[in-house]
Amino acid sequence: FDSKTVNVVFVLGGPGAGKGTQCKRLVEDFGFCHLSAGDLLRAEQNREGSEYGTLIQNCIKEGSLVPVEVTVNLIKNAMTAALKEGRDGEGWKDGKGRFLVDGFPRQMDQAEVFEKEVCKPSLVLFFSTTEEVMLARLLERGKTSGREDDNEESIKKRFHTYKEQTMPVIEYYEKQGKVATVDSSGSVEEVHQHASEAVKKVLS
Ligand code: UP5
Ligand code: MG
Repeated sequence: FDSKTVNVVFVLGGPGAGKGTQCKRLVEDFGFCHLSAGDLLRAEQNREGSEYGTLIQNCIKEGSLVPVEVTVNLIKNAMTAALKEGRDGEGWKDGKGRFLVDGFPRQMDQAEVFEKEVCKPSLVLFFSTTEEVMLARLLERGKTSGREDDNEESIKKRFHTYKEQTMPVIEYYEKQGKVATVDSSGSVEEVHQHASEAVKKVLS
């Protein structure tokens, strides 16, 4: 990957902070290709013949992290496919493939591997809110989502992993001045407005 041809924005925040919801809106605004690490892992888990199905299922249920190489390869493959598809339509006018990498990197070694094998991010969009808000959103979603980790026990484990493993990644990028923190406690619309402003700055 050539940093002249790709522009990667990492989207981080705790479980249920609203990463996926906001990414969908940013795709509409800016024509990003949205890659959710969690969605890619769930798709791989369900892919017939995958050797990682059980491993991924267990990690997701336990709120622990799937080995870095598995996740990085899924993201790289999805990026290559999107670039090949020539998503040079509306959003990619500047000739760069714009990617929102959602829910990744969640651990320092993931950040290191990605930077080495793909590129450095232009921005880290950090959706921040309280555990209370996140828990309420996830329990509500759990009524219909069918996600195996939308139950109180798994959610608590996800919070723990987030604090222990993912917060250091945010601090690492904060030291580089790359983090835009957006309070995601408000309505989808309010949060979207702030997120959109932050993204605009790195695209112009
Ligand atoms: N909602 C959203 N915004 C709202 C708002 N402003 N007001 C009111 N409601 C709002 O939103 C969650 C819910 O809240 C939805 O019902 C939404 O309508 C509502 P969503 O946008 O889905 O939040 P998001 O932050 O995307 O939450 P998600 O559950 O996807 O976060 P996680 O980070 O926990 O999940 P992810 O899919 O990224 O990862 C799952 C697991 O995969 C991990 O726990 C881990 O085991 C594994 N994984 C890895 O191992 N490695 C990786 O690199 C990535 C994942
Ligand atoms: Mg999500």
